[in-house]
Amino acid sequence: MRIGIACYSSVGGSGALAAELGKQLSLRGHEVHFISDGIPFRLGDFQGNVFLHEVEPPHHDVFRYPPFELALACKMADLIKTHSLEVLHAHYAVPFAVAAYLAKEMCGGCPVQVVTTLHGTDITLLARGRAMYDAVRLGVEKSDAVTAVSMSLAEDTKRLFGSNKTIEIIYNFVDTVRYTRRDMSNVRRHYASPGEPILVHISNFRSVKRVPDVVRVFAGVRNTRPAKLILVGEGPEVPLARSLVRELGVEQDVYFVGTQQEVVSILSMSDVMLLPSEKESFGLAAIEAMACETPVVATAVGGLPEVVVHGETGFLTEVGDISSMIDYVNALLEDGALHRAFAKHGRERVEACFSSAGQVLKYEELYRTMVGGVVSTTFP
Ligand code: GMT
Repeated sequence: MRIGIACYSSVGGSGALAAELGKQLSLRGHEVHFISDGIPFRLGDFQGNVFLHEVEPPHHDVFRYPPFELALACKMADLIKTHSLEVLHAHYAVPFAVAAYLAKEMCGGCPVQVVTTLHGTDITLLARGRAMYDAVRLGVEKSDAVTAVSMSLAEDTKRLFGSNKTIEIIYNFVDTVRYTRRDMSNVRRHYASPGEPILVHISNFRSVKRVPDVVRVFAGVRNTRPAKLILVGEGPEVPLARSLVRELGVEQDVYFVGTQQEVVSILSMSDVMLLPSEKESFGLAAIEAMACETPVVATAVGGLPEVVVHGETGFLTEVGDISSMIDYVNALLEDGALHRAFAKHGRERVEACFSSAGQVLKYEELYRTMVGGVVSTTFP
């Protein structure tokens, strides 16, 4: 099939997922055209049958703001025509699904099928805040098929729009061949003493991630034992996290390593992942950790209970319940057998429910049903 994938290039789970999906589809013989504002996060090295089309909004004196969304729609329309795209997969309703609808209109009744995947922020923040409600709803309603990354998000969407639209749940995934625990002892010793546990948090440091809770949980654990914390990512709350680290006197034990393209190495040196988010439609970082046999202590919000099984692959608490999180981390660090069991179950759960091998087939099947009949592949 000839597939367009429209996504944000910036750091985040939706871009990472879209990039991985495109790469896996190309390996399965499809021709994949990324449409984005830059090189999608984690797209990685050159791969045959993958094309990147960057959207450059026009700058002109008459425009107070460069019209990105219109440039995006024009780029999509151009690609639909020049590459005869059969499927256009929008990752986020706004702006991608709305632009895809516009592009289809521009092409005047062309048969391209628009698939929209909801990743969360469009529904849980943008549409709920009302300012973008109508735009998100239009994107959802006008898509030929809609998927959501968790049941929780699908239910939120239906509740919000009172819509009967079918929303298929296709969970996020990781490549379980690449995402596997490696021996990192040579690197680990630069971060922690032998036997000293490492906690890890990966996010874009937006306020919904509650990074101050990560630091507080770590400081609580650190009160009872030597330990280290690795913070991966950049974002608006980094300065707040840095000042809290200083205030709580744990500067010597916390590493801010910034955004990383590759997290398997860091997860492989880590003992517990902390994900105390206020909202999380899925929690891609949680499955990355579980794939690398790192148990997760998270909050029971959004899609996280569909990902982390409480008492089996990690622990779930209420938002802001720092003391329970500290107790759960300590329980995992004190009981080697418990930690090993959680690590094993986490890995098994990812293999069973969140592996690229299984999930990519679901997207492919959806495309196939929509396009109907014979499917063309262009790469042996
Ligand atoms: O979490 C973020 O701030 C980034 C956001 C994104 O756009 O990449 O993540 C959302 O999509 C991910 C991929 O489906 C999900 O794993 C995240 O849970 C979701 N974030 C939120 O719901 C806050």
